[in-house]
Amino acid sequence: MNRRIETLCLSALLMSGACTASAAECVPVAKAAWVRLPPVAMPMMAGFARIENPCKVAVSIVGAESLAFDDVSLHETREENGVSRMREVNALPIAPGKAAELKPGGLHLMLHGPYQPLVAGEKPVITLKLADGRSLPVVFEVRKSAP
Ligand SMILES: [Cu+2]
Repeated sequence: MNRRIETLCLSALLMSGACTASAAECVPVAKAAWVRLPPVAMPMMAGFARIENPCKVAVSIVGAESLAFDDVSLHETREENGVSRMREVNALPIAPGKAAELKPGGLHLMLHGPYQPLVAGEKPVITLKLADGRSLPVVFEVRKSAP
């Protein structure tokens, strides 16, 4: 647990006799999470979602993992001198009340080595790792196009 939230929680407890720990339990919310099904089987595919931070404190996504894939990393596609390149993103901070858009041509989860060939309609779980040590499991839907 975050030390600062713990302290806030303790003072709330001392003053009011109640502590809901709501700040500590507030988690980002992933919406419209999907994995793009490539036209032919590929060793790599991409996952997209809108990740909202309804909490009062900033959150940062620092990694991801999934039982459905050998390796998951956070990537960003950028155009450099007319060439589309991908780079790994070590941390994706989301300010309170803001959202991060993972979408084709921009930020995405790079999904390496699916353990089984994926088919449309499957719902792999990809767990986002937060900088504060918490994990956020997100159900993705395998689809040919964006939801
Ligand atoms: Cu990538």
